[in-house]
Amino acid sequence: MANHHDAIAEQTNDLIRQQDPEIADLMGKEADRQEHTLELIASENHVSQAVMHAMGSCLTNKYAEGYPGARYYGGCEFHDQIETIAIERAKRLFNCKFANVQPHSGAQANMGAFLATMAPGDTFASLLLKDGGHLSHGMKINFSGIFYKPVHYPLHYGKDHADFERIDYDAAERVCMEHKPKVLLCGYSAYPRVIDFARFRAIADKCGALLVADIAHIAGLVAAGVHPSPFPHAQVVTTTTHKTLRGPRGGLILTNDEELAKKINKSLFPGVQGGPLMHIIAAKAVAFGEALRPEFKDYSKRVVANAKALAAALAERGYRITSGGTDNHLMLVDLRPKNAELTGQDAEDWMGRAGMVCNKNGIPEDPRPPKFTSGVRLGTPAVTTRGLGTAEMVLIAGWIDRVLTSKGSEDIARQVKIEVGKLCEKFPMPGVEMAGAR
Ligand code: DSN
Repeated sequence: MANHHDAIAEQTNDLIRQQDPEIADLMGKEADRQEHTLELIASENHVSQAVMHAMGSCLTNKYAEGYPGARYYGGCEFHDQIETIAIERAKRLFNCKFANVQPHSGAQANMGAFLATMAPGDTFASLLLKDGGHLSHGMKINFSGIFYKPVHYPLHYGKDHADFERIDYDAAERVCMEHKPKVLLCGYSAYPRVIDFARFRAIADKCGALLVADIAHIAGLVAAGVHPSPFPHAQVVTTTTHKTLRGPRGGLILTNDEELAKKINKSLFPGVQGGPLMHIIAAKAVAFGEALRPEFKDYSKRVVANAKALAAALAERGYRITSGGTDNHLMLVDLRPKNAELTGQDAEDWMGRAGMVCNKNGIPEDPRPPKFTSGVRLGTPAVTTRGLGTAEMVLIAGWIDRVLTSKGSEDIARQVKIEVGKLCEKFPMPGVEMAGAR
């Protein structure tokens, strides 16, 4: 089976196979897929074996509703200690005073933060999904758009503006002064530039809002000091733990304010969730421990260097990188200058056949609907974890170009897939030695 760098996963698969060959077979195929393809989805990563196997542990058997020292079930003594360690590490990592490590996901973290800071029907300001925001930032059919009133601030849409496709902070201030939102939300899913948290806080103070920063994408970069921290500017910070932070799939809420911390705890449990996923919280603790090591800073620097190198190499080949480049781990590639007919959907499919996995993504002011789009979003957290560097980014840009200019040729996809496979052999998935050091 493919996962030859993770003997534990292999044994686990054998064990599952004895009881459930159908599922074991699919799990094995997925391990194989991950091993032999390049993961360019900006929100994904490869966790260490320690993080991986903390999740597949006996901690999943336990109910631990409540918080350390105040549970609604007996037998929580070790869970209390594990959750406390996760909280303390999260606080150290983000240099803040309070952490809630229980959110099952980033969207649940946002729900907890909203419930703690707003009443149903209250107004909040955010960036639209189509401009790089997130479902939970006010999409009509998401809880955030159903129970609250989102108003949106824009990017600079004028091609001649020096800050084209970057946040229009002056307009954000005007929107906030007009609508007086309870919360000003910043932090995005598809925004390649540095976020000016200090500027957002000034706007929030002026209009009487609380500043909430959703750093789901950039959390690892923030923890490593490679992107400015939302603290001390944001009053509440939410994040996922599985993207640049390279932990298990999950969420986290942070604050420096004791009163807000109490409200957040109450909002999340019992407001949003019941029992916490203690196996995931243990894995969060392990991942935070890894991110506190100096190697993680080096890893995060390489994530950004790789993103810059990939963006530059694609631009050289005639693709337009929105906003002219990237400051973080991701980029939005506008395909139209290369080929006006090419959609993000085609690019995602063709790259996928060639072993390079990405997602179609709308670009600002995209004339195409979200099902097709004119762009793809690419990110470097996962390939950097495998150990790829800037030289390999140039190779990847060349392969992407070969596939996209072939107009979907099966033959070219096959040829590129062989090259991708060789690179994957050279840079295997994380093994036991990986704790941020690769
Ligand atoms: N779905 C995530 C992403 O890909 O950015 C955001 O939650």
